[in-house]
Amino acid sequence: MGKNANITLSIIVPVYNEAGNINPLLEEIQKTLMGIAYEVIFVDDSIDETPMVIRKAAEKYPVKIQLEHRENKKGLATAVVRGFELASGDIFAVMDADMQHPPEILLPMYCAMMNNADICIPSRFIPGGGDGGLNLWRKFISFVARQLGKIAIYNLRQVSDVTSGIFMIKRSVINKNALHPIGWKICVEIMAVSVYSRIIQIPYVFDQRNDGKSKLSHVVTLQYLRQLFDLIPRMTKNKNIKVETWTLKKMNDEILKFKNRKENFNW
Ligand SMILES: Nc1nc2c(ncn2[C@@H]2O[C@H](COP(=O)(O)OP(=O)(O)O)[C@@H](O)[C@H]2O)c(=O)[nH]1
Ligand SMILES: [Mg+2]
Repeated sequence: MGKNANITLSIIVPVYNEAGNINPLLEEIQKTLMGIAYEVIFVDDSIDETPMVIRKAAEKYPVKIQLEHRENKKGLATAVVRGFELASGDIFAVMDADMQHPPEILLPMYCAMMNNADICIPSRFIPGGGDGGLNLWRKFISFVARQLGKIAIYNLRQVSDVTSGIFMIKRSVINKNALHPIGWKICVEIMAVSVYSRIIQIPYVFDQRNDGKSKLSHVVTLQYLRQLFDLIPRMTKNKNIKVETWTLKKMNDEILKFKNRKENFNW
């Protein structure tokens, strides 16, 4: 596809001290998205050697890699919004750098977007999904966060994994002026304040971290509560959101269909 291809998919990766994860992540993305015109945008607040590792990787990587390095840790949600500003694709993907979001899931997500989803949200909590990469305490916190989100925000009620850190979304759904990102849960914010009608959720297993340590802190948990309160007066109530849930079989069928189509076009 090359560095100058017309980019359709922009993968936004917020990073804070993830030097050991950059190369394995990029390799897996490359294997998964062969034939798709994508770019990778790292929005990086690191104080370690991560930006150097990214710059070096970008030199030899076959597609465009953007690096936005910010001084001072500014948080995950603002990093993602900065990524939206830099992106040139019509579809945006957001994922973590530490391989807890397995990069292979990007392909069925892309297939979901080709099936005209406005948003694709992989879920740990539908058949075929799992959250094995979290300890019991984190599972509990995550459960409470999801339930509070669904109680507070109308648009989240039918969605399984509302606090997912991985999602794909059409550029056209995002209204940047409506977003006031704090904390980590930018997907909650977008789902709460945007207008859209079709969500596809697909199963995935949240894995163990590849390298380094989690950056989650109590501050982030409290910011989530504040974010929910802030969202209540601003939220849109989309009465006609259709949520479609794919089984593993449907997901694999869609991948096969996509690959066959690609072969016919001789990509
Ligand atoms: N740019 C930026 N990225 C962050 C920040 N905090 C966390 N991240 C990144 O967000 C992703 C999720 O963080 P992680 O520590 O894995 O959270 P956990 O999976 O919930 O334990 C990782 O790619 C982190 O490097 C931040 O303040 N700024
Ligand atoms: Mg993680």
